[in-house]
Parts: sequence; C-alpha cells; structure tokens
Amino acid sequence: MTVHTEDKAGVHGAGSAALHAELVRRNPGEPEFHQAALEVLETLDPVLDARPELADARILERLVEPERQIMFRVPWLDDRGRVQVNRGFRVEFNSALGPYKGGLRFHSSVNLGIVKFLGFEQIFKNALTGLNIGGGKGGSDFDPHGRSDAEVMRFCQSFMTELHRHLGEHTDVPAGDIGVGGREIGYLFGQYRRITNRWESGVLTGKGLDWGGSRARTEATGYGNVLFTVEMLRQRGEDLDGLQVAVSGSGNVAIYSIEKAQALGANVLTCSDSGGYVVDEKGIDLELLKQIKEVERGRISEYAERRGASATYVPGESVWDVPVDVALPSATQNELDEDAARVLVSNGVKAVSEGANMPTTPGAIAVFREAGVAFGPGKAANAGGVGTSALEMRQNAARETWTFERTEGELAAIMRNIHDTCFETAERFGHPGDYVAGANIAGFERVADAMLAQGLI
Ligand code: NDP
Ligand code: 2IT
Repeated sequence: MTVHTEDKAGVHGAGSAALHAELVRRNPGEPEFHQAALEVLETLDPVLDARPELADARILERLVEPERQIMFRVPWLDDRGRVQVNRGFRVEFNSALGPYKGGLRFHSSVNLGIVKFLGFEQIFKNALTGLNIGGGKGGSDFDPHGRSDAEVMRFCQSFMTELHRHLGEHTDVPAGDIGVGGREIGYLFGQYRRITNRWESGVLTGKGLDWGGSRARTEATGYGNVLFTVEMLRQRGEDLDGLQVAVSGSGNVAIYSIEKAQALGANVLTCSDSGGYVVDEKGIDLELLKQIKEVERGRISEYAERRGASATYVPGESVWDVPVDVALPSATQNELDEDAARVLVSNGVKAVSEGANMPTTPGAIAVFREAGVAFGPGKAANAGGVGTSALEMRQNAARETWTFERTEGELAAIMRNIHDTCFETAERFGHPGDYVAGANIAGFERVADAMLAQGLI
C-alpha cells in the first residue's frame, strides 16, 4: 500500500481521502464496499487528529484490509437431478475484539464486494455492543426463493462441507442474514456436527431453542432497532406511542420491528418485498403477515388479497411515499435514496432508524441531517441482533438457557448503552446529535485500541 501519513501537519483529512482513493484502486468493482468505507473514513478525522498514535500505527490502513478472504465452489443437486454451481464467501475482517462474528447472506446479488461491505460494517457494529466479538460476514449467490426444503438442505450441506474448516466457537461464528433463517441454520449446524463429530453449540447462532438457541434472538434485531428509535425520540422529548410508522421489507428484521413498534403503541402502516409494498390503513395485521411470510414463505401481495379493504398492494413503487412520523428501512442496502428522503422530510418524518445494513444512501443521509431528522445508522441501530447472538454464545459456553425476560432485558440494556455511547461520543467530538459520527468514532476507538495493544497485527 502506498498511503503514507508522514506529513503530520493537518494531514489526517487528506490522509483519509487518500486512503479511500487507494482503497477504490485496490478493490475494483466493489461499489458497496467503497461506500461503506467512505462513510466511516470521512467521520474519523477528529479522532485521528486528537490521537496521532493511531495514525502513526496506520490502524486505518490495516482496518480496511480483511484479515482473510475465503471464496469457494458450492456444487449441489437440484430436485431434477441437475448439477448447480454457486459461489460461497466468508470474509474474516477483524478479530481484535473476539472471534469473527457476522451473518451469512443467501441472495442472487451476493458478491465479494457486498460481503466486504457487510463485514466492514460488522467490525464497528460488534465493537459498539461492548461484547467480545470480531467482525466477519459470508454468504452465497444462491437464491432460496422457490427452492424446496430438500434443495435448500443440499445446498447448505455442500456450503458447510467447505466452510466448516474455517469455523469454530473460538474462531469464526456465523449466523443468519438475508435468505438465512432458522431452517438454514439448522441444516448448516447439522452438517458441521456431522463433519467434525463435535457438539460445538457456539459455532453458529440463531439456532433452534431446543438445540442451543437463545430466546429472543429471532426478535432481537427488530426489537433492538425499535428500542434504539425510542431512545432517539426520548432524547428529543418525544415518544413512539401514537406515531405512524413505515417499515420496509417483510423478513425477520421487518416482522419483529413491527411487533415491537405495535407493542409500544405505534401504528405501523406498511411493509414491503422486492415486488412492491403494502399500505394498511388499520395497521399491519401481524398474525396474517407471519402466517404468509414465516409459515407459507409467500409474497406480501397475498397479504393485501387476504386482509380485506384496509390494505392495498402497490407494485413497483417506493414505500417511502407513505406519510409517516418514523421510517424503519429493514430490507436491503441503498433502498432509501435522496428522492425518497425528500418525500419523507416533506411529509414531516421525525426519526429514521436503519434495521437493514446501509439501506440509506449517502445523499439521503445528507437530506436527513440537513432537515434535523433523528437518524440511527445500522451499525448502531440494528446491533441488537448480533448483540443477542453474543448472548447466545455466552449461554452456550456456560451450558445455560436464559428466560425470554432475562435475554430481552440484556438486549434492552445493550441498546440503551449503544445509544448513549453514540450520543456522548458525537458530542465529545463536536457533532452533537450526529449518531453516524458517534457510532463510527466509538466503534473505531474500541477496535483501534485493541489493535494498538496487540502489536503489529
Ligand atoms: P430476510 O431474508 O428475512 O428478509 C429480507 C427482506 O428484504 C424480504 O422482505 C426481501 O424481499 C427484502 N429484500 C431483500 N433484498 C431486496 C432487494 N434487493 N430489494 C427489495 N427488497 C429486498 O432478511 P433479514 O430480515 O434478516 O435482513 C434484512 C436486512 O437486515 C438486511 O440488510 C440484513 O443485512 C439486515 N440485518 C439482519 C440481521 C438479522 O439478525 N437477521 C441483523 C442486522 C441487520 P424478497 O423476499 O422479495 O427478496
Ligand atoms: O448484520 C448483522 O448484524 C447480522 N446479520 C447478524 C449477525 C449475527 O452474528 O448475529
């Protein structure tokens, strides 16, 4: 790498811009990774200025380079007996704070750049939980939509047949993400156990409750994002009770965001999938949504058909057109762009909090910042999922099973702590109310200090 920070006088700003240019050059064709890295790098100048020892040790140059990147062939047989070939990924980004930790995504769009953006985000997110987990991410371009259980099982078995050699409860601990839920984690765990001949429950999280899973892990990401939103509103003297909420997506994060928001008195009007969105004037009927998405693995267009007159399905349009007080993007990256942000602002949105990873484009974040909207970045707001995964690892290590109440209580404490850390860090570095700067700086400092203490790693 050719980036130097020798010229100390006011160089750190130029240093991070130069570092980003170098990163783009060295990682061609990975726009999501470039975006995620820039969003972090451009907020770190205040901490690099205050702490020149971090620049001297070239912590940032090391941080943007994954410790290890694994890519592999995943051959499997479909139900017609035909050979299928997919590509598997695991990017082990940083283990200064603990074993690599982060989900697996199965979606046709998955490529190395997407896994790297997610793994990079995960480093800071996991640091913010205050727990001992490093950052990693993985997945495949396998698309589970329309595949039978038997096909998904054969794919998962082939995927784990290669990946298992890189995993371990003290080494690398995957979990779910888009396209990977309880069914997939079951097949993956079964194959890991079979190959290794070990009951190593801490090697995966998101397991079934009868075989080492944690209560509240299924709910944790969505619940946590709503709790983070409540903290942001509280900071402004407001409350979620009685507010109108838009949620995008209709998967794990979306469903449990809706559940918690409704429990706290909000009226959730929307959900969506890649085909379009549903707006339900009476508020989303969660039991119907769960039946269609979790049990039948159907589409949300069916929700509108079965719900009756209060619900409308709008194909191909933006869910952010619906006037609301709170927006919780919970589907995928870059799903809320600058135009959508302007619509939300003109409709009077008070808070936007990211259940998904990087769902808001940089232009949209700028619109929210300009308008004074409370904005919760994913690496803080959706950290309840991985935080509860770490609680699952703790239960596995101690051979314990906690109650739902205890686990949810710990999740709530983690979310409050993340909120307060981001808020206070943003103030300390001269960006009051800016949770993006607060999350990046606080997450970075924790990882950077660990790297500094552990020598040239
Ligand atoms: P699921 O697979 O359960 O649900 C994904 C949802 O997002 C589906 O409704 C899906 O619709 C929609 N979606 C996916 N890709 C697209 C796309 N390209 N365009 C429009 N809609 C899309 O995943 P999760 O709920 O687990 O994950 C959602 C987001 O939350 C992701 O960004 C993930 O990284 C993030 N996240 C997840 C955590 C977890 O614990 N699961 C933790 C922290 C963050 P369709 O069926 O049509 O594809
Ligand atoms: O993006 C994420 O934080 C996740 N998909 C959850 C990771 C985990 O290890 O629970």
